Amino acid sequence: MYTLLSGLYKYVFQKDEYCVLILGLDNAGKTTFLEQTKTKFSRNYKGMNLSKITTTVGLNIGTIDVGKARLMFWDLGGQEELQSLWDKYYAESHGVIYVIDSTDEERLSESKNAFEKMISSEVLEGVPLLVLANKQDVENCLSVPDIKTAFSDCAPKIGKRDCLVQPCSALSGQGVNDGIEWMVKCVIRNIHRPPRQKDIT
Ligand SMILES: Nc1nc2c(ncn2[C@@H]2O[C@H](COP(=O)(O)OP(=O)(O)OP(=O)(O)O)[C@@H](O)[C@H]2O)c(=O)[nH]1
Ligand SMILES: [Mg+2]
Repeated sequence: MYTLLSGLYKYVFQKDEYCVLILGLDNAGKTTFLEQTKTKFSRNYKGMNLSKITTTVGLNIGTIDVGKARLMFWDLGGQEELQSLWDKYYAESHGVIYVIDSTDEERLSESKNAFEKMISSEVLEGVPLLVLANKQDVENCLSVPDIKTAFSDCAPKIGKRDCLVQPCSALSGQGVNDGIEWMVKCVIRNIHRPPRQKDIT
């Protein structure tokens, strides 16, 4: 009876846990996106004032539950000297959210280079990538097609892994639900895939 009840309890309440990295240059909007996500997906979370967020030195952690999935986010600082720490977290991650500031055309190629370096890591092979074209609330910002064009030579390195470029405003919340729901679907599907050929040999 105890086994039956504990099995039932686990079935109903136990969550499958997934780690998702939030990466991108400094000022892209990663921490704002994490706060917006926690506010939207955690019923009891009293969101902080988004205008009070300052640059991240180290990392911020956040957790949300979506259905039977528990997503643990690691929002890492994006300043140049902090980017060298990103790869320390790759081995633990089931998904990556890469945030781009769509208002900053000047730093777009810098962002592309950081993205390319990140996806070149073998450790992240097969891991779903959600690319956020953030700050879409700002007039005359770069559009999704503009960003796809600027990042087009990364396509061979993305390969067959799931990848979505999502227009978004971390500040207003536009596109946040769609992005998170896509990521949840992908990490669940990915974890149930058979091991990659490389892992078998
Ligand atoms: N207009 C607009 N501003 C945004 C948006 N998202 C973030 N910002 C602003 O961009 C600035 C940087 O946001 P952060 O969330 O601190 O950026 P970050 O990527 O975490 O930066 P680091 O921690 O330095 O790596 C802040 O002034 C935010 O208010 C957005 O969707 N629209
Ligand atoms: Mg930050």
